Amino acid sequence: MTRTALITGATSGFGAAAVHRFAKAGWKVIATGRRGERLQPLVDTYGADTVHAAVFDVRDAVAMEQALANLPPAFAQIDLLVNNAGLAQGTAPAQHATLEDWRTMIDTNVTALVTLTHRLLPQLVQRKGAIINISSVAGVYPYPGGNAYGGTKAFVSQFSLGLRSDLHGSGVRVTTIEPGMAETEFTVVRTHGDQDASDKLYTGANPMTSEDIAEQIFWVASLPPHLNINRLEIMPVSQSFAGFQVARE
Ligand code: NDP
Ligand code: 8X3
Repeated sequence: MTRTALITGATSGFGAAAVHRFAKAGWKVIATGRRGERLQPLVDTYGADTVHAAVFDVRDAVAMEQALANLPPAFAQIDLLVNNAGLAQGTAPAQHATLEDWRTMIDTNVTALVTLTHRLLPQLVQRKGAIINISSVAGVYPYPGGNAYGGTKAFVSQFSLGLRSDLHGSGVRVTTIEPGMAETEFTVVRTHGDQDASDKLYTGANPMTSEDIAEQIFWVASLPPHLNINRLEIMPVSQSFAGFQVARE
C-alpha cells in the first residue's frame, strides 16, 4: 500500500532532498515550506498524484491548520511526519545575540514542531505511523555561539524521547536524527544572508550533503515495523570534538 509522508522544510536542503528520495521510492509526499515557487517544481517533476505542495509558515498555526484541513483526500492519511523545517539565527555569544533571533528559533524549531506533532498524533497513532524529528549535534554538544539554537535542538531530542515513552505500545515509531555539518542554505540563513561566510565554512571541509541526510531519513522510515532507531547522530569524517576551555585570571 502506498504510504504518505509529510515533510516540512521541503523548499531547500534536507527537506527537498527527502522529497526526492521518498517520491522516487513510490511514497506520496506532502511537501511544505514558505517558498511555494520552490515546491511547484517538485509537483511538476513527480506529478500531483505523488507530491502535494502545502505552502505555509510553520509558525502560523492557523495557516498550518488550513493546509492540513484542505489536503486532497489522496494525501489526507499521513503515515510519516518528518519535522525538518528549522533554522539557526546568529553565531554571536549569548550576551551579544538578539532576542529576536532567539525567538525566531524557538518559534520555528520548538513551538511549530510541537504544534504540528500534536495535530497529527491522533492519526499517526491510528495508522501506527512514524515521526522523524531533525535535531542537531548542537543539541548534544555545546559550542560558542550555539546558545539558543542548541537549546532548541536539545528540546527536539528530548521531546522525541518523551514521545517514544508516551507512545509505548502504540506501534508509533519516533526517531531523532542529529546531524553535524552539512552544506545547505543553513549557514546563509544563520548569517542573515552572508554567502561568503557560508562558502568559507564549507570549503575544504567535505561536509555532508542534503542527499546524505535524506538517505538516513529514508532508511529510518523503511526499517521493518518492529525496529525503532531512537537517535541517530551523524557527522562528516572531517568534523569532531574540541575540549573544554578554562579562563585564567
Ligand atoms: P535549509 O536552510 O537549507 O532548509 C531549511 C528549511 O526549513 C527550508 O525549506 C525552509 O523553508 C524551512 N523553514 C524555515 N523556517 C520556516 C518557517 N517559518 N516556515 C516554514 N518552513 C520554514 O537548511 P537545512 O536543510 O540544513 O535544515 C533542515 C533542518 O536540519 C533544520 O531543522 C536544521 O536546524 C537542521 N540541521 C541542519 C544542519 C546543517 O548543517 N545543515 C545540521 C543539523 C541540523 P522556507 O524558507 O521556504 O519556508
Ligand atoms: C547544525 C550543525 O554544527 O552547525 O545544526 O550546529 S552545527
